[in-house]
Amino acid sequence: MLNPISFHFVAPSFALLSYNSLVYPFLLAEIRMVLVGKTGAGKSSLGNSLLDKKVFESNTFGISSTNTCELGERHLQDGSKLVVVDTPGIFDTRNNITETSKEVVRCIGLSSPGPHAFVFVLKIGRFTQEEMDTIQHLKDLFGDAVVNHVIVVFTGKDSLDSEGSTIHQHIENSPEQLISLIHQCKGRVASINNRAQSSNLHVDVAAILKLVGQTIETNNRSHYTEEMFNKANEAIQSKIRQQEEEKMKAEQEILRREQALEERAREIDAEIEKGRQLERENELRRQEIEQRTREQAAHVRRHHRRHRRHRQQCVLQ
Ligand SMILES: Nc1nc2c(ncn2[C@@H]2O[C@H](COP(=O)(O)OP(=O)(O)OP(=O)(O)O)[C@@H](O)[C@H]2O)c(=O)[nH]1
Ligand SMILES: [Mg+2]
Repeated sequence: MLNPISFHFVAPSFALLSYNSLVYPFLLAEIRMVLVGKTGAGKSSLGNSLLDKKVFESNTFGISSTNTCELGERHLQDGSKLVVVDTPGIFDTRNNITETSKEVVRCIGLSSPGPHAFVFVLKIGRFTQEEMDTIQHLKDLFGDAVVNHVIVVFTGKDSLDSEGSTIHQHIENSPEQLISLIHQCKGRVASINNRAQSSNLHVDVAAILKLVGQTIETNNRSHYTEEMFNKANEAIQSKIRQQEEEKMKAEQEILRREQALEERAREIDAEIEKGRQLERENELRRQEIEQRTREQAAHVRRHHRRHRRHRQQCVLQ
């Protein structure tokens, strides 16, 4: 059982803080964020909200709109450059893992020398098996160490508002995998309505930027590195190799069983043929015995007739 989650939710006074700054007493020349999540989670919309302009294409018809990783940037009030990398639904588990890895390498390249924060984007609503798989996929691709840089952001906050529900209630009713991820990333959760009017939008953006600042501080200003990715990549490559070996072994086993079945089928056919041959031989033998019996009976009858005639001749003489 997991401990109750402590959230880094923003206090009401935070509304006074600027969406234009990390509000942390440090200055980094560049702050890099990568937005990851399932297709349609709201990554591109969130990217636009963070950048305060429409940089990324967002879809409205439920069709996947981002096909490759893209980059957008703006300057924050404190002078740092905010770099946001939008990704396609690379965590869409329907996609082939090798293709996914290639695109991930590109997104790591765009955020070079490495992102300070991975924003794991989820849409408020039913948390499906696909989303659960996405969490594992995130760890598989970037390694377990990625959680140190993860911020969970729920889009579609407006649907909660219209239901009169809160993000706390939504999380409390979420499956254990998600609660566990939130624990691992030290309760760094935020929610946003990307369709809100700019003043409300800025409050949500400010909350997310504050979490980015906390992430950077917690990691002593270090970012996720290429070495971490290479390590995770080696692990995933070995996992892929292992899966391929297991698949090959399974295919060989199926082939071996098919061959054994074919062999057994041939043996059964041969046994049936042998049985039929025996039946034919038995039939021939039976016919021979019948023939011989008929011939012997005929011989005995001829012999009796001859003997009777001989006795009648003797009586007549
Ligand atoms: N109501 C509401 N709709 C949102 C919100 N955020 C995103 N959307 C909508 O959700 C849909 C998908 O958003 P996108 O930003 O394109 O999602 P994505 O994750 O980039 O999708 P892919 O590029 O296909 O992976 C769009 O119709 C957005 O307008 C939100 O906070 N509230
Ligand atoms: Mg997109």
